[in-house]
Amino acid sequence: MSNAFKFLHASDLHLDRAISGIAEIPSHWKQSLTNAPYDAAERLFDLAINERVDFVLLAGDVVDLDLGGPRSIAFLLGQFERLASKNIHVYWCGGGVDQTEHWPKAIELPANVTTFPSTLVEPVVHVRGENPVATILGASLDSQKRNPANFHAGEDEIFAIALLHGELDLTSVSLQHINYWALGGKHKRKIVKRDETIVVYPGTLQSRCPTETGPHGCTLVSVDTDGVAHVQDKAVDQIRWTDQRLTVSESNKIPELKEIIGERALKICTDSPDRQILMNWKISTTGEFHSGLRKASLQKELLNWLRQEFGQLHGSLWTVSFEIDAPRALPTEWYEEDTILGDYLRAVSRFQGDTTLSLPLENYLAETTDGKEWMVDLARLPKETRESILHRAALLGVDNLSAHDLNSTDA
Ligand SMILES: [Mn+2]
Repeated sequence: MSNAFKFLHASDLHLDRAISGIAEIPSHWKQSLTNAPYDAAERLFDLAINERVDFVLLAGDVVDLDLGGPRSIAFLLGQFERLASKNIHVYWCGGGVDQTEHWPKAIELPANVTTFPSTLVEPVVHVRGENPVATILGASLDSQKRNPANFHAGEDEIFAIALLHGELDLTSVSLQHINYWALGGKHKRKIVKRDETIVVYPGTLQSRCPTETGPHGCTLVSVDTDGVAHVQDKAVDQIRWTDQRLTVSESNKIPELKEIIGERALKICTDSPDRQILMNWKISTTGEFHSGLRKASLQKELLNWLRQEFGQLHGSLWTVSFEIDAPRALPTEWYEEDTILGDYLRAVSRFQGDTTLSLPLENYLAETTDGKEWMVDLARLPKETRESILHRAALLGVDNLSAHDLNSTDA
């Protein structure tokens, strides 16, 4: 039996790294984008206070100590002091950009902050009152010292934590008598459990680009009196990239489309009342193709409507992109027409119906060495790629050869 205790584990705060990857953004969103890393970090420290944790582990890349300005230093000092007033300790190991030796020499870190050198693995015992609750073996980033064998806890009962930044050979971590590996350096959350050991990369607090979709935050760890760690993800991100897929019917009219899309947008806003969403919409369709739905002007109209409706001054959802996927089925009568389009679609459907017919695409390639290399690939196209090419070819024909009313918006 030992003391139960709680801690928060976070990494890759990158306070000075702005959000990127958005081409058009209204001016009233710009400040939120600049502040997002700070807002997320503040939520992390709020959470530490609200959860009454014993300590916070910062596993590197908190801020670029060489490039980051005074704002980040002042912010961290303020937050560390808030934690000190609640008797919460901070253990901070340096990562790629925050070698803690680079902290400005003229500014003293508060007494509740312990940093670790990069030259050796240093064990520190965290005590509550008179009682030792955990040993923290920390080291700042140095590729030579990242060998798990350097993090070796004694065989006593006390809960052991290794705190470091970077890749780790996970195959050899179970032998070190470490209960919890608090790692940093991955921006996407990753957790591995092996025997009695938990290895956690909490990911960055705040996503920075369109590929970092979904919730981001830190890990709350509660260790019970048997020394068993229970981990929970805690999202603290201020701005969240979200890919939203929706299926609508080709026969939906514009007001119905707006209603379906608007309902979903509203639900997302109410589900996340205290954060802002950057949204990429992907709309799939069912039913027979209606060219009105594919019009660029309609997609632009819906995009502008979404931005107007949900992204203005008090709106919390900004639509970054809005795309309607190509439909699977075209009206059967189009294939039977005695027109150039009919001839074209019948030609495409021959290739769709008979997968043994090879696509003579190489005829359209330039006769270069590169072209010849491509030919080899074209001869062995995977089934899905072949289907997708033929489908897109059919749609291209409809766009360019159709006498059907492409201007009709009564889709
Ligand atoms: Mn990082």
